[in-house]
Amino acid sequence: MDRIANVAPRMNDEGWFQYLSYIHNAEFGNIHGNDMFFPWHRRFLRDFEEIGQRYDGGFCCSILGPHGRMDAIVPNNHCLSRAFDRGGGIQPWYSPEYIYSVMQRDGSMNSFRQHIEFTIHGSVHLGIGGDMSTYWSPNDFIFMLHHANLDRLWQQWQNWGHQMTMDGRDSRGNWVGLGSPIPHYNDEVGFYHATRRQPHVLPVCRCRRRPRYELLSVGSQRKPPVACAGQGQGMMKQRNTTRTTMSPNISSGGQMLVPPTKLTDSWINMHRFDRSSVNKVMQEAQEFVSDMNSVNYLSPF
Ligand SMILES: [Cu+2]
Repeated sequence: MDRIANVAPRMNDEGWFQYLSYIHNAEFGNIHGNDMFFPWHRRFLRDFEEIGQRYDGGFCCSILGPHGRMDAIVPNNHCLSRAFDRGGGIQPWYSPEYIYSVMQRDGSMNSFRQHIEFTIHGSVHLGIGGDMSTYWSPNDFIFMLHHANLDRLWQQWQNWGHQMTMDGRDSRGNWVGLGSPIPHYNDEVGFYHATRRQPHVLPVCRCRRRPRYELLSVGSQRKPPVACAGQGQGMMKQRNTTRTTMSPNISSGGQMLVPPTKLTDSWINMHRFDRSSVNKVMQEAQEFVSDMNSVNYLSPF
């Protein structure tokens, strides 16, 4: 951590966060709301890592930590700001159960991307707020941590049999293929697609065992899947008594899922997301929570 605390301010002093925010802003419309989202942000993280490695050879996204006392330069000189959307903390976002359920159900890159981009991606940006909810979100070091986690999810999904899956379109409506150029960088999507051999691969979930791939069909009464089997014994517990309260029941080993916060209109407009697609995804997420709660599922997270 000390190494990171050492490197990040030096990178900032020498203008690298300004550079990264500049690119992110310049390409904003090309890299959000379409299937360039995952490849571009992976390429971007790699850029960030390579810059950090100029200062410290051991620098990588998997050891990122918080930074403080930084000034940001773009779009104007200001102190880096955060504005949590719930006072001292951030609103509930999306549970591991929801994330793993979409990862297990989605066979299409386009669908997987929407399920991540319109849920956990946006809610964490908005929950942290300040610079993180602007076009210049890479000003905030936590951007890299957040996107490293999203990239980890993409990598895990890829490793579940979707290694070379690209089936969506870019901002111009052209199909994104492995040979498509990544905006700004111009190297090919495919180069950053085969995760296993790439040097920038981030460590995935520290599960000791592979997750079970039990499909969860929303609305069914089937037992929900164990999302990440190594993360705790008895992760899923079914209460055999009748539920009488909606409050979290931590003492019995878990708590009910909380409905996630929705993306704001300004966030949707800023990204020019297709509103009906966003509404569909958010509706499904709400239904997922209701379904899980209706079968008395208790989350250990
Ligand atoms: Cu972005």
